[in-house]
Amino acid sequence: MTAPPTITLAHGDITEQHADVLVNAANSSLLGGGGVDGAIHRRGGPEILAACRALRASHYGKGLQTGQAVATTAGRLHAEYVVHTVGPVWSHTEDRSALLASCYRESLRVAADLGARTVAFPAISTGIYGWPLDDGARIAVRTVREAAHPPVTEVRFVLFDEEAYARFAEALRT
Ligand code: AR6
Repeated sequence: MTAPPTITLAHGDITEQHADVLVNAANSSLLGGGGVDGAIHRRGGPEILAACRALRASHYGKGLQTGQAVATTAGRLHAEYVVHTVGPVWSHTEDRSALLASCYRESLRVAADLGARTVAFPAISTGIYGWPLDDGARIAVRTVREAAHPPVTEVRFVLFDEEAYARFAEALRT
């Protein structure tokens, strides 16, 4: 049986990472936003937005659904592809953790289909979408550990600040 990918942690800005795939915490419009999404489009250049617009026109007229993932060029980023996924907005009243897990699983599936070996993720939904970091980290680590996605051999979580790094390190220890 194929083993799940090795998980590593990195500190800083995901747009500075070198990997086959960089995952974007997008929104359903696929047309950009703040946080990671803003940084990826700024640093990756207009080619990414053009590819997103083309996807909207060809396949996602109503937008990309929460928990789904789709790939585009990575433009000027140090990657082959950007995989855009739409995280759930945190809710106090509804358990949306299956959707957050789906973001990691679907992004890995898309990356594997493209032949990626290394995939870098931000902490999806834990910024503007308000998901608590400790829970977001547990779901991310558990989901990546649950399944093999050959040829993906390394999943790197790129954490923007000390707290996010600490929560992911904690999730990895358990
Ligand atoms: N590199 C790595 N991590 C980052 C970076 C970066 N450059 N910038 C922020 N983070 P967020 P979400 C961290 O808000 O919560 C956008 O407007 C951040 O500290 O980027 O899924 C989209 O268009 C946090 O821990 O994504 C959507 O509308 C994590 O990355 C919405 O935000 C995710 O924060 C998506 O919200």
